[in-house]
Amino acid sequence: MFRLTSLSASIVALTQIANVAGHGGVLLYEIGSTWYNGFVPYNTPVGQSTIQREWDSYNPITDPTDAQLSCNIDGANLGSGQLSATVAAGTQVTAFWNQWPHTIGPVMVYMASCGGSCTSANTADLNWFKIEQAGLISGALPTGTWAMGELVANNNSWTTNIPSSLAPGEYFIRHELLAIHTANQPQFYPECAQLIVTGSGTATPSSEYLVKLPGAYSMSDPGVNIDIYNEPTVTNYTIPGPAVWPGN
Ligand SMILES: *[C@@H]1O[C@H](CO)[C@@H](O)[C@H](O)[C@H]1NC(C)=O
Ligand SMILES: *[C@@H]1O[C@H](CO)[C@@H](O)[C@H](O)[C@H]1NC(C)=O
Ligand SMILES: [Cu+2]
Repeated sequence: MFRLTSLSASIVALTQIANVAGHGGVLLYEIGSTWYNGFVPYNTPVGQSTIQREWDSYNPITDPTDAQLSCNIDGANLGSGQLSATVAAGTQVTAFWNQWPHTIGPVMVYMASCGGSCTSANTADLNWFKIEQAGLISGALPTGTWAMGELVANNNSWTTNIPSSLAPGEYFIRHELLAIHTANQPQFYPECAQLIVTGSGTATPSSEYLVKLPGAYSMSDPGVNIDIYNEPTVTNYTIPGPAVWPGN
């Protein structure tokens, strides 16, 4: 009886380790030439000092309307110890995933103005706009090259520029991977970091580019609820959410 119980406990523990090993997230940023640590999930938030909004799990968000969709945690969970990276508009931002096992699906990068301090912002209330997206680069849905595969091939990293025309202020930058290797079961993996954008830009996105998260996606989007294996010759993929803001 004792042995059986401890064996069961070991299986539970191994399963948890396997879950943790199965996915990953953004744990590091290079902004300009400065490196910033992200939040370390599975560690206590106490004492963590990071530009990233707290998030607590490597597991996917599987519902496009999940309340945690904005920054991988309830939008009203403000975390603690938040710092911001000061960055000139136009600067290059590279996000590094600690590990990434999936290669099928789009990569999207959003920003949102906090209209003041990002540290006190409910991220579900913000107006998000896309600054970059990439989906199916070449080939057909199940066999082609995806942006996510390029991310994996590129040291699990993705590089984006802050739009050079963007008006200064406090913003979140949000990196999101949408893994679609499981038929009709999307997996969203977002992480957010706080920026203080500087410069002389004056541009801000108009309402057609602004969305709430959750709010922008649904299971009726062709790129969200998709069975890529059922469409082996299709060579187009519709990335969900708004159009990319073109700047000014
Ligand atoms: C690859 O990523 C790691 C972080 O995961 C980083 O420390 C390292 O500098 C990167 N290598 C290159 C060549 O960018
Ligand atoms: C491919 O394009 C067709 C025609 O516009 C569209 O109906 C379909 O939803 C697209 N497929 C995907 C996977 O986005
Ligand atoms: Cu995964």
